[in-house]
Amino acid sequence: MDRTAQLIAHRTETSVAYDPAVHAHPLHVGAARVLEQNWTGTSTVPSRGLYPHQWSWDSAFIAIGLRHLSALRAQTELETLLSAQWADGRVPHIVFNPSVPLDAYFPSPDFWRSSTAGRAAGAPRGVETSGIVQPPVHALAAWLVHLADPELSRARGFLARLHPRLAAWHRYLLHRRDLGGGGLASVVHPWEQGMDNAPSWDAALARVTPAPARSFRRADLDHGAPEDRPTDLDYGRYVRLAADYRDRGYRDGTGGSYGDGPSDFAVEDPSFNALLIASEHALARIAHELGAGGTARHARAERLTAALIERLWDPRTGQFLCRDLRGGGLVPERGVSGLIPLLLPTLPRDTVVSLVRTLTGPHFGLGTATRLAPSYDLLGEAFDPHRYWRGPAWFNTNWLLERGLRLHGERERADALRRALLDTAQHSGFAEYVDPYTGEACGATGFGWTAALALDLLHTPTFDLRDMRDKGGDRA
Ligand code: 9WN
Repeated sequence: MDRTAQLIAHRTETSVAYDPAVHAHPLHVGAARVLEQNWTGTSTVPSRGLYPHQWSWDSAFIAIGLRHLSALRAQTELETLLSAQWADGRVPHIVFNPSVPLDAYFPSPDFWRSSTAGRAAGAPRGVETSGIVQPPVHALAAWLVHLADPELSRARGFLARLHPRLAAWHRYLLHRRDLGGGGLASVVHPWEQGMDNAPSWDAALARVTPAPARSFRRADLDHGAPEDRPTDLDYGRYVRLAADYRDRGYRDGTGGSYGDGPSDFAVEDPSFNALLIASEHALARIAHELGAGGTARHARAERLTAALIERLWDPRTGQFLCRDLRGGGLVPERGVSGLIPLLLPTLPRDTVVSLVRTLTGPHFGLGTATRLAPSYDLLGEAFDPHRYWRGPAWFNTNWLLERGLRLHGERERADALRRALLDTAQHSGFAEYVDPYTGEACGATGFGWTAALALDLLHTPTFDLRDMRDKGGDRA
């Protein structure tokens, strides 16, 4: 058996080094069980019932936690997702499992028809996917997965294989999706940004003619309470936007060179772009590790941070806002998306101070009114503590805020948020999302990224994103 095969066999059997203080912790045991139950052999489903396929940003968050159980599985998770990448560079938001019945999730593969409708845009032939994207957390995840076991990563050529795919992915977003011409990437569907029914989309969505309710059947209501989910009217609009994009052959652009007319929905979102920038920094480290430079990428990430401030910062609310490219500019709704740029290392100090003030002030109430940061303004007209992205607290956004607070030296606040996340994850049965005041579980339980990110927080209590160096085998 050669060295790589030996390493893989060893890692498959024993996973990562055993540390009784964390590995015997009930949270570790519970989270590991969820990730085991949701594992399909090559990737992890977000939820066995509600989301029975592979989702793009879920997989990135899941890999970040999975690396504490098995670096090999975490690598496989990302490799499976990226093997469904389109030739134009896009990473699809869903990779469908062919053994799951069509009616288990809507919209199903026969709606997206990627291998036929997406042929000109380079959709793969051998696997069915959706045709839209999700936030680019993947390079960040790949780097963190590498750090968990650099020896295995190097032996398997993990980063060397992923690097060209990640670079193409970022190229797609920064070129094909710069619909506003200001350097930032735009989303063309609320599902792309990941916070599907956030009030920030309401005005832009109101311009979209909904598909008739009788033209599709929602599968989500078989698993979730209707009052926790988006409405039928929201769904009609999601369906219309996705069908129009599909019928344009999933081509991007503003009309000019493609001659297809612009998308009805085009928004520059702070969280989507902040994750792209954080991933650019990670891609710089990956390039450096591979001896392929990296300095230019760090510089680009800094330029993107400046563009984010220039285009989306709102001094009046003390946070970033969405820019509606087809409507009236900045959208006056305070969503948690506008706080996620706290994750960025080169944010000016006064911007950091404002963001922390907003996060802990009356609109998000962290550490005073709420246990975890809500997805939307507590004082906003549309606030609802139970309905999906219109108020409940989600674990991925709070994990990003925890990492951001720690990065900028807000240690006590980060520690308090970490404790609240661990406690709520465990007591809610690893819920998909929770009431931000009480921690009451909403949506699915046994949710993939909730388990994974709780594991990550348990294993890396003081991890600082500034310090993402490979310490030669240190478990970051
Ligand atoms: C549509 C899988 C996904 C998450 C999204 C979340 C939800 C899907 C849905 O579930 O979206 O992509 O059917 O509601 O909003 O962030 O990636 O967990």
